[in-house]
Amino acid sequence: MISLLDYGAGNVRSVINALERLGETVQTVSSGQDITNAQRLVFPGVGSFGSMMTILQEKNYVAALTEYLESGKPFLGICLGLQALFESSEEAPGVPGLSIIPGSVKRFTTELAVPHIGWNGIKVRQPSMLFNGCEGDEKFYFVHSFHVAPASDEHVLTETDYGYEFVSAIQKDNIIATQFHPEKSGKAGLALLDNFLDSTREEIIPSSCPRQTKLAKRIIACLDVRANDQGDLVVTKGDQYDVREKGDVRNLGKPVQLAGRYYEEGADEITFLNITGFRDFPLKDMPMLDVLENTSKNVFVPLTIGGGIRDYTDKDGNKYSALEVASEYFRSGADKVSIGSDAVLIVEEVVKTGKTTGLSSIEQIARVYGNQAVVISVDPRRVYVKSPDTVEHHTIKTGTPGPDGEEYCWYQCTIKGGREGRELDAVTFTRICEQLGAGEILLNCIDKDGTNSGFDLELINAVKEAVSIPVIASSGAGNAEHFIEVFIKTSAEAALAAGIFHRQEVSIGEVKEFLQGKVEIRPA
Ligand code: 1PR
Repeated sequence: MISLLDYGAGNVRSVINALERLGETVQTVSSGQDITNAQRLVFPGVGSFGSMMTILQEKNYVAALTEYLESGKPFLGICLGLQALFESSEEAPGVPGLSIIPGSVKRFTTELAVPHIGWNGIKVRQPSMLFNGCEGDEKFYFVHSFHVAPASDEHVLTETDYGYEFVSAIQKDNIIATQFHPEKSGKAGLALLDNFLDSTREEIIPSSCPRQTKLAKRIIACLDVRANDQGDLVVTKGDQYDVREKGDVRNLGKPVQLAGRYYEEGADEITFLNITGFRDFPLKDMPMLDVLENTSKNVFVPLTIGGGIRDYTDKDGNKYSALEVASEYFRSGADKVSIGSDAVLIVEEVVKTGKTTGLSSIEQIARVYGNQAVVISVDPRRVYVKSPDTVEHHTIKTGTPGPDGEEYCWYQCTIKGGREGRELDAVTFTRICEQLGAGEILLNCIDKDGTNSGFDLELINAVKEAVSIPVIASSGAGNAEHFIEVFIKTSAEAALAAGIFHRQEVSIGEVKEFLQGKVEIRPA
């Protein structure tokens, strides 16, 4: 039996699933007394430092947690569960942490994209049973904008490079805490958790740690999901967003099964898009919650879910906030939510009024769950113009001229799955989404979707120049060379594909094999 501290903010289901997969019975802590009685405690902190500490205070967990940490019993903190051990955080000035380890938590100061999202390596600085059986060159999944800065290096367990070297895990007697997520780090992460569960494992320093760690470019499998005309939930795929073939919704498989296959093939992340979410209210569309719950039992890499995340009033006048919808998704196993149509409407309002309200779905979800939990999925389409002066939008000079020889284009944002074009360009849109608190951009392209003709590099470069958060290039992958091209000719942090994986034209393993040695990746 192992106790798990869930203070109700975010995805702890993945940690529970991972521990259960390793044969443990997990008991969720629901009082200070439960913490005191625990024999082994896992604390997967999620959300933001301020809201975490507030909830811990409100639930009267702080004294019990401090007492537990000082008791000598085994403790594993993950992500914010590491940051909580420090005295303070720049994320929430004035809010005290648990102060078990002297030092503070600082925001990344680097030219690189922040949040630091993805698979990075570790350099182990002291022997630990956590790494028993590890080679040292494994990569683990990180997702954070802040990192711990201990006052001394006495308790530093691992360091990682991202612009500079930062502390990515600590070990102090019975206390081990990692910035990375073992429960989201595939088989390498499960091995670490297994070590934590067995206190008899020998302490080691792995032999093959890199001298400098590198963040891998991520390969993401995307599953567009909707009900077909028979009412079955299927993975579908469009050609430039048209998912019907001879009148029927294309059926490329079952969501949970396909996600399982992609995990085994080495996908770094899996994204589900409920593509009719804009018209069906997701909390009434329980199959998507089931999909997440069942997928997260067997898939130990990050899961993103999108579709229909917005405020909603049902036919009886009951109001639901986007935050409630997102919360339900997080509880069901999602690590990130992606917002599409609603984000466009929010940004239009910001452009119109020149003000932010703090109340939009982007702002609210980012505040409670952290910026890294909010992905913006944008569905732009090219609009060609003869000259940049003819429109007020951000235009680019394009190497693929329009039908009448136009040398310029802008990228028009659309909503409702590409059905409605808006007077907003993707560059302005993504820049404002970042200001509102989005943590990542999923950059689709309707012109390229399903064409197998390669990513729209001009679009990706234009958006990359406008934002400092990570960008996932999407739409158009037709072969493994297209992944090299997007990583060499743009600075996108990740590349996403759907059709080639669903149709088994190229597997994720083959893409990675092809990239090996040319681009930093996490080997499949
Ligand atoms: O607007 O918040 O409800 O979210 C709806 C979500 O559903 C959005 O993220 C939107 O991108 C997505 N969506 C809506 N309609 C479609 C459609 O295809 N008819 N799918 C759709 C978008 C695009 C990609 C696709 C890549 C790669 N799918 O995610 O997976 O283009 O495809 P490829 O590799 O085969 O070229 P809201």
